[in-house]
Amino acid sequence: MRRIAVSWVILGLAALLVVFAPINLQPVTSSAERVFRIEAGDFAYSPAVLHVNPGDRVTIELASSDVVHGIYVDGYDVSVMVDPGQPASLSFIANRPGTFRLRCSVTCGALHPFMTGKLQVGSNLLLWRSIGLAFVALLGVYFLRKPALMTEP
Ligand SMILES: [Cu+2]
Repeated sequence: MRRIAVSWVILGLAALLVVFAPINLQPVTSSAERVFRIEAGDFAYSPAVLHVNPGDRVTIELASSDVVHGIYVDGYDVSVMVDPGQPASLSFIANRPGTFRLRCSVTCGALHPFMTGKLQVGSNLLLWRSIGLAFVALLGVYFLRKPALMTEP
């Protein structure tokens, strides 16, 4: 009984560590020039996911293949609109690490609210913490199985 209580405490501490450890995974502060050509059309962006390093200068060249679209970068508060056949671009310095939503800034049709993308600046800490937490949970399942199960012949 005491052993199980100790295991719970250890697992709890491990989970807290995984979730709250102040990991600074942003040593890659580059200042590279990153240019993305994004095609907007059919209520989607292509590519829809952009990965950059903190400090990069990001340029998005947007082109539309059907109607008037736009792109708005959450957290950076920059946007641009495009007419079909007339590409337009926007630039900003990706100085904030994290995951930011990209969304169409022009009401372009029925599926407009679903026209989104993602800007990932730096590594995806949330993802790694989730994986770590899943691992701790697995350890918990393994070590805290009912003793009856372990003593079965
Ligand atoms: Cu749109």
